[in-house]
Amino acid sequence: METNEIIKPENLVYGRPALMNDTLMHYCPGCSHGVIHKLIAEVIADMGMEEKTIGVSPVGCAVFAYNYLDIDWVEAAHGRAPAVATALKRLNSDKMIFTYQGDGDLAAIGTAETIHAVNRGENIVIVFVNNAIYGMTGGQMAPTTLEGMKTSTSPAGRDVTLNGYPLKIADLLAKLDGACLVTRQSVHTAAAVKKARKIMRKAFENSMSGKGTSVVEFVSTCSSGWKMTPAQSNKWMEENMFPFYPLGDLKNVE
Ligand SMILES: Cc1ncc(C[n+]2csc(CCOP(=O)(O)OP(=O)(O)O)c2C)c(N)n1
Ligand SMILES: [Mg+2]
Repeated sequence: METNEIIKPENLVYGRPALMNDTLMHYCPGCSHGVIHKLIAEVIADMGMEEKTIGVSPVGCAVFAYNYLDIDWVEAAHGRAPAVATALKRLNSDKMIFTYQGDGDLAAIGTAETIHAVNRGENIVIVFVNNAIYGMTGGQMAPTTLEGMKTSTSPAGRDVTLNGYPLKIADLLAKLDGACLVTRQSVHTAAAVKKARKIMRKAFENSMSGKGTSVVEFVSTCSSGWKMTPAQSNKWMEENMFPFYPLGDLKNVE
């Protein structure tokens, strides 16, 4: 396969990365998932790993990720992507393996799989899309939902005395010895995408050089679930999500 012909610098027209299928996406306007897919497609092609990458798709809005990126995929049961990725990598050490998971998938039903895979230092990349709710099923409260944030199951706002505190799962994962890179990124501006692409490449390189687990969290929007326009969502994210989930590297072992 030709590597990423469409976005070569000499081709100045904004285009679809070669690894993105010509499939209509089901994501809502303003959703972060599509931009993150594109970024991953670009990094895989830049590394020339098109034929060697296997993604593990989640249960959640990104369940159809396998329709959008022209690589090999395995669909995991809800929350079990890190366990599936563990097996894929251990049996195929020459392959580049990543999971792609929402906050409900990774930080609720899949908490155990996530913590133990990272603690074992599996040589995989975990892409974590944190939009602070269960987007796919109707915007229910997730462990990552902010205090006071309104969701379909917390219409008066998350009450920490009743629902506990928002879970900073990336901070927790960064404490584990198996993690070599834990970073929090976003894709709400061109500059943020550029930055995220760079660290995403490092995460994939870590997985191939056997340094341990890399976790790339994307603090994200969910316009439909948050009941806002895409522009309002980005603003709300900057004003409310970023102070609680600050962007940057939590751990980056050279
Ligand atoms: C075993 C199981 N439990 C619950 C569900 C229902 N379910 C589907 S997606 C989802 C949550 C997805 O939320 P998240 O991982 O945050 O992804 P998002 O849609 O927000 O991107 C749930 C609870 C399911 N499909 N399977
Ligand atoms: Mg979510």
